[in-house]
Amino acid sequence: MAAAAPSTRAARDPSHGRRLIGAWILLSVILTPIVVWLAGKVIPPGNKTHQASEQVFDNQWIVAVSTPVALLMIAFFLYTLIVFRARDGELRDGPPIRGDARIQITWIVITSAAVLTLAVFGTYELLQNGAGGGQGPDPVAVPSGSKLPVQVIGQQWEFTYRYPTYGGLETPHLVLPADRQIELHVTSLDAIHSFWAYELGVKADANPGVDNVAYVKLKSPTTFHIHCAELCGLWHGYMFDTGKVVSQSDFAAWIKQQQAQFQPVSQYLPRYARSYYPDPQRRAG
Ligand SMILES: [Cu+2]
Repeated sequence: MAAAAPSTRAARDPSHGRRLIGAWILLSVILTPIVVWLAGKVIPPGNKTHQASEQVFDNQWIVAVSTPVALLMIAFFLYTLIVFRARDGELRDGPPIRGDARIQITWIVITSAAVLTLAVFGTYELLQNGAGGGQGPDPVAVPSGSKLPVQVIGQQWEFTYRYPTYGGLETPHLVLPADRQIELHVTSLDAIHSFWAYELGVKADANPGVDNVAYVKLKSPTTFHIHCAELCGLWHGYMFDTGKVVSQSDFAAWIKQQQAQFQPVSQYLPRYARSYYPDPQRRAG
């Protein structure tokens, strides 16, 4: 069959692999830095805290590793579409290729190395001050230096905050001092909530009866969004607020003002504790 000859020859031409790999390497070398640079500007959650910056750095690395993988798929797809296209309109099967040990082994080695590298990298990064995640009552990744403890209490349907170093003061809004390391103690009084301070790079589940610790190192004064990130009942969607990072002197003034404002009701508050009654087991009867 004369018509079959050109495409069969094309399929067996050993330079296809080299051409494809060459195009892929060229594309990767050119596009990966551009993609990482462009993505770096928009990758959440931004640079308002050290944890947020670390998350952006991690996501940039993941983008850097995954861009060449995506480019290989695209290059392979385009190359086969263009080069191996049936030009004569004849319906005909391609050669019955059952496998290629070299390609298969190379593919398994490269993808395994990429996944393992990212797993090691991810674990290492997670151990850097906890990366803004809730670590439970006994945190493993504890940052050094002094920390301001702040308790986050979730309840249907708002968050309140207590400052144990300021007499257990409870406030309806979150204000934090700039350039400080904060030790968040996240708990709940009823359902499971999740304290998600997006721009701070912090997300920690609020479980009743549990003290969930998360760390965040603040930078300069700013504002940030707070959302409940766990469907917690009818008004879950209304469980949001705007928090503030203010200068050390503004923070001291705010604490004084809050203490004065909430002084009349403070006697009715339970003493500061890592978690509060009702204990979930006792509530269940
Ligand atoms: Cu909630």
